[in-house]
Amino acid sequence: MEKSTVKTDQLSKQRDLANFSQDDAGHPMTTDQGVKINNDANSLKGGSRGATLLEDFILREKITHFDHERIPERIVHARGSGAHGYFELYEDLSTLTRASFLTDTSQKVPIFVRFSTVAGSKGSADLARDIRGFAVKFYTNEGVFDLVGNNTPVFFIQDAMKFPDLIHSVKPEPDNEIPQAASAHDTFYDFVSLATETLHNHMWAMSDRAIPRSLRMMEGFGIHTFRLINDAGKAHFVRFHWKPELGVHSVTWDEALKVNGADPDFHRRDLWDAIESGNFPSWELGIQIIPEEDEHKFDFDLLDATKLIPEEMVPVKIVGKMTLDRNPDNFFAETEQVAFHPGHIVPGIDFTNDPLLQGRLFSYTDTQLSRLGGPNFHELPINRSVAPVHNNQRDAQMRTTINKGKVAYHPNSMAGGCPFLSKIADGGFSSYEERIDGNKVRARSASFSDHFSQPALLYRSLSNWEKEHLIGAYTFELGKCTIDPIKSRMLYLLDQIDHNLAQRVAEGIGLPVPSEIEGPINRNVGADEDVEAQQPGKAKIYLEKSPTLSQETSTAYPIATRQIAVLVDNGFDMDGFGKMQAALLAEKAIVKLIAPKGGVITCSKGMEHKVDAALPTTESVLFDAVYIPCGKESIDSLAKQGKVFKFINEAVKHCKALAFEGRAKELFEKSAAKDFRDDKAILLDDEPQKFIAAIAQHRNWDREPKTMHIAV
Ligand code: HDD
Repeated sequence: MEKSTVKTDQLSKQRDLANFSQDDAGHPMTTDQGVKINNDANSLKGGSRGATLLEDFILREKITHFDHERIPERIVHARGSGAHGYFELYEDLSTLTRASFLTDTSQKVPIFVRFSTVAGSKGSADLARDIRGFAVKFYTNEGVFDLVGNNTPVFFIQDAMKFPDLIHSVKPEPDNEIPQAASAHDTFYDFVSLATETLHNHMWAMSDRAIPRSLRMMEGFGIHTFRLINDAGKAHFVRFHWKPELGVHSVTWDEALKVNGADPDFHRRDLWDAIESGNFPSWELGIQIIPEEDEHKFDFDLLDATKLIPEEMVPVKIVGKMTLDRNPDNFFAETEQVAFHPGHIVPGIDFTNDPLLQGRLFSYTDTQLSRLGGPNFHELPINRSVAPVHNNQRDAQMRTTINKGKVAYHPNSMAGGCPFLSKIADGGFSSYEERIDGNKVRARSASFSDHFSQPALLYRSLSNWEKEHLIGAYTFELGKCTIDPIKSRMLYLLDQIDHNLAQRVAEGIGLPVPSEIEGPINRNVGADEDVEAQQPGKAKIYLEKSPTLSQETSTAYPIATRQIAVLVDNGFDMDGFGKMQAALLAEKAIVKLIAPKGGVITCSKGMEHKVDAALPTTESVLFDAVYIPCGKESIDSLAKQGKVFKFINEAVKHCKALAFEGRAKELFEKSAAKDFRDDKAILLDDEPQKFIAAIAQHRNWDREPKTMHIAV
């Protein structure tokens, strides 16, 4: 018997889904029972102006189905966007693991990814300040493996016991259901300021990572320490990373607030459009490997999900690549019904005793029971394994498999012992044999009690502009809180991380940084536990900086799919525009003509051009860069539009690249751009290549401190 009888290819899951997909083209409309429908416009009545009859089975069926269309939204991560793709392995990792998808480079493993925000409802806006979920389902030839991670390398809490408390504190307050998709409120800060283990991931949530430019431009992390186990049964600890090909980029907070109004589906649309246009986003999979013998060599506990392992201490080895190349056919059937679970693992991977992970292993099946209605959620097309499924599980709501025969037990003789068990050598799963020696206790290890060192490391590792954004975020969030003792407690805690940070936030919210607070700093301690042992202690420095934690990079990224707004009206200069457009399109940027009105405009060469968006229907914040070609008539018209100056001024304030050509200088002179003549990303009559280089830098953050006076 071979280890695995099937190999996956890129289309394995697509072929499986095709069995359940339906296209209505060329088919008559029918009832759910297959009866052809003749009239779908009117209900059956006693006379054309009379009451509707109960016997109208067509009406009843249609309305009943509609009445039950909704299922409970996810308790967390309700707002999400999904995509199909595949995973390719660069090298055989059999020295580390026996998992087929990590050892056999000849396979392409189908995957489905769902990105999400955490706190908001299903219909909330995409650019909420929030952690992003980054969940990947691998349909491997040995069963489903789910890597259910986030876009930050750590989590808020250390023990699953506190998950309901964390979520209750951040979700809208229960009396009035306010605020939606926002952490800036009293209950969240009440909890955070009393449970100091939250401070590290909270700092990530205050950083620019929590307002990504695109789902395609963020890192992913498996967070917990898992185990890889090889054929010899030898285990290594592992942490999983996803590194985006497009780099890690964010918008400013002012933009995020405005994008949420201008296009609440900004991230969902961006992902969809990129895939539709053939610009397939990709991420490399990286692993940090730690030999079991080194478990206690670190200044923190590997089982503590609030701690990251700096890449400078354990490098990330790149082992493969995931590409997203297909949008779902149906949001509900795929993105809504997909059920992830950190407990979906395959032979060669196993858990550790991380108490957060251990609790998750219970929660994810449990939540699907109420969300998807019963224990057969694995049969839904999007959740089905491509490896064959045979066992003695039977029945329950919405069972679709028709299991044949009389036997639903093991051992049996009547079915020849089938389905039979697999030896480990034949691919049978066996749990890692970890030695256990201890008392049963309800306690937290003292090795989890350092809560300040890593947020301090993160803060030290950020560039100046990232620090400024972070200070702005803390100031905004605490500024929205109404209870002074909570704010003071937060200031005290920030002071333990970095004095300057605390001081700046304190100035912003108009309260002093307290030199002490009453009672223990960390109140997340059992009633009979040693409170002192659970206190965070002073921040330690075991690494001065971890540059990989910062988003600052001198590397230029491809400008493919970057959105370029071209402000024009009738008479715009076709020569300049043509040259710029050709250069931008060669880089696969998306060029959009924005004019005062919709419809068609005529350029200097008398050619007609379709307007992509009329000024009143769009906003500067939806674009990465602005280009204004020459043309007297065009510039004269644009100069009369207040919105044009709002458009330019916002782009200047948000540190974007702008290019003005010829008479567009008149707009430059009348806008906020005029104060930035020497700015490397505000160009007057420059070559397209310089504009492209400026866009590739994402933003010119050096400009930011000089833009405070710009009112937008
Ligand atoms: Fe969770 C969903 C990520 C801790 C309980 N979680 C969910 C999703 C992601 C994460 C990405 C959305 C999956 C999807 O798109 O369908 N969760 C994490 C990470 C955690 C974490 C990275 C810590 C490292 N989660 C966590 C804990 C618990 C849960 C400690 C409970 C004890 N999470 C859930 C849940 C959800 C969920 C309630 C809601 C919907 C679902 O599971 O399917 O069970």
